[in-house]
Amino acid sequence: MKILVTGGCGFIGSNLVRYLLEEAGEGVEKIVNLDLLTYAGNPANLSDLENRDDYTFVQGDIGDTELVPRLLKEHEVDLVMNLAAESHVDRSIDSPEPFIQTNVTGTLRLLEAARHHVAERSGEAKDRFRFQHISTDEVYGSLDRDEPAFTEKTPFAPNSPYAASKASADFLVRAYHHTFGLATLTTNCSNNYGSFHFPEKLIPLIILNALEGRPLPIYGDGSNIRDWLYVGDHCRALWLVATRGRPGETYNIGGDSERTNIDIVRTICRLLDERRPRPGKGYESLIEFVKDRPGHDQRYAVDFSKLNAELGWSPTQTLESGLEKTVDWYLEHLDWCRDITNNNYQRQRLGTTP
Ligand code: NAD
Ligand code: TDX
Repeated sequence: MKILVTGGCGFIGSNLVRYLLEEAGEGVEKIVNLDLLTYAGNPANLSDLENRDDYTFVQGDIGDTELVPRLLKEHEVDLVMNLAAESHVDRSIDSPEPFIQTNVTGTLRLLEAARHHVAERSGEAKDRFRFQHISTDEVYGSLDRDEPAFTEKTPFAPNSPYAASKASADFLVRAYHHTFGLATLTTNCSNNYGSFHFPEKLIPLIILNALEGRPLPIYGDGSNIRDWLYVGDHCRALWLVATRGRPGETYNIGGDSERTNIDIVRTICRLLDERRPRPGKGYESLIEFVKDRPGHDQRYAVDFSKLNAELGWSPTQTLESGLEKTVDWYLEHLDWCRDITNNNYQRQRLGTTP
C-alpha cells in the first residue's frame, strides 16, 4: 500500500508513521506524510526517518485543493489515514474557528480529493482504495458513572467545539460512503497517551510540570474519568482496520483503562518519586485544584467489542505498564521536551535562531 498519512508530525501521527515503517510489515510500500506543522506538529518527532526511500514529508494543508489531488495522483495513493486536526479541547473553547477550518472543511476537501482520485482509477487499484478517518470518543458526549460504555450505535452528542467539529467530520465521512460509495473506515478512540505527546495534554503536562517543580493543575475536583489507550496499541488497531475493516463501518478503540484524573496524576507522581525523588516533599505536594473546564465531560468509556470480535484486537498495555513506559520515555527525552517548552522546535523549522 502507498499511504498518505495526514497530521503525521503530531502525537499519534508520528507514532503511526513509525509503526507503519518499522512494525506493520510487508503491506506498507511507502508513506507520504502531509502535515501543515501547526504549533502541534514537530518534524523532530520523525527526524530519524528523513533519509528513508519509503518516506516523504510534505508540509501542507489537508484543505489545499491543488496540493492534495496532486499528491494522491503522483504517489498513486491507495490509503489515506486522516489524523490532521486541531485536537485540544481547551483551545477549541478559547478559539473554535480553526477547528472548523481543519477538522470540518479540511476533511471535506480531503474527501472530495479522494473521491475524484478513485474515479480516475480502475480495476484492482480502484477496489483497493480506502479512506480512513481517525476520530474520537468525544463525539458520543459524556457518561454518568454507571452508564454502559459507548458503542458504535451510541447517538452522537458532542459537547465541546472540538467534539462538535469531529462529529461533523464523521458525518461527512459517512455521507461520502453512502452517497458516493467511497470506501471509508472511521475509528473512534479514547484518550491516547505515550511518547511524543504534546505537553498541553494532561499526562505530559503533569510529567513536565512535576519535573520542573511547577504546580500540577487538576480541573474541578479531579473526578472526571477517561479511558486511557496506549498509543502503540492504537496504531496497531488503526492498521488492522485499514487493512481488514469493512468499508463504510465505524470501529471503536478503547484502552480498557478507566481512571479518574486525580488517580492518573497520583500515579505519575508515584512513578516520579521512585525514579527522580525530590528533596523534601514528594511530587503530590505540587497538586493544585483549579477552575474547571467549561462544559467538562464527566466520563468517557469505550466498548471495543466489535473490533475485538471482527478483527481480534485488544490492548496489550495496562494503564500501569503504559504509564511506566511513558514516564521513562519523557525522562529519556528531556531535550525534546525542552525544545517544545522554550519554543525551539518552532524557531528551528522557521529557520531562525533562538
Ligand atoms: P496533534 O494535535 O498532536 O497533531 C495534529 C497534527 O495535525 C499536527 O502535526 C498538526 O501540525 C497537523 N495539522 C493540523 N492542522 C492541519 C492541516 N490543516 N493540514 C495538515 N496538517 C494539519 O493530534 P493527535 O493527538 O496526534 O491526534 C491525531 C488525531 O487523532 C486527531 O484527528 C484527533 O482528533 C484524533 N484523536 C486524538 C486523541 C488523543 O488522545 N490524542 C484521541 C482521540 C482521537
Ligand atoms: O491541565 C489539565 N488539567 C486537567 O485536569 C489538563 C490539560 C487537563 N485536565 C483534565 C481534562 C480532562 O478531563 O484531564 C483530562 C484529559 O484532558 P486532555 O489531556 O486535555 O484530554 P481530553 O480533553 O480528554 O481530550 C483528549 O482525548 C480525546 C484529546 O486531547 C482529544 O484530541 C481526544 O479526542
